[in-house]
Amino acid sequence: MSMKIAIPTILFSVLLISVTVNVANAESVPEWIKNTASWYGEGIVSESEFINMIKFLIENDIIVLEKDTRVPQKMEATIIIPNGNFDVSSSSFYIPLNLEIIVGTTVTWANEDTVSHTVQSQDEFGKVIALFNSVPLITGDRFEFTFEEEGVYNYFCSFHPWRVGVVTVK
Ligand SMILES: [Cu+2]
Repeated sequence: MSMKIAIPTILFSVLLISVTVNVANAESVPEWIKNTASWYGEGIVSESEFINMIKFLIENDIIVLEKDTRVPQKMEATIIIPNGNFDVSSSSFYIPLNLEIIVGTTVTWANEDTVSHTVQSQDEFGKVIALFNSVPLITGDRFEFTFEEEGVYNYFCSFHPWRVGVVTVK
């Protein structure tokens, strides 16, 4: 059972490395390499000699191995606490008011208001729960939390409880 899993894994990791022949050096394949390849085909030289020959081609940049160096995308999102958010009569809602993200996304709340705010997670009845809970954030402060499970998450500011927001994780 474990072998059935292991083999495709190895094949996949091999596929991540693409082999390109350096065109500039393609004509500079030494004669002894050609002979070694030919003799290996005829069973005259050993496999280790043949592998050493391939090593020589790699070390001398005749075969160039290009590893996939792309870094996995980090999933991030931001919720702005905008200027005037503290004012009950202003329309300075969280931006966005209902953030939709996928599992594994790190959300950063950024306080761009002139006064302090907090971010407190709530249950469906509006009661504060210990899931994500910031200290008071002064202007310019940020608070982050990574959502690892699907669901609808409500939060509010304990100083300005009329400010409520939602994070929906799909
Ligand atoms: Cu607030």
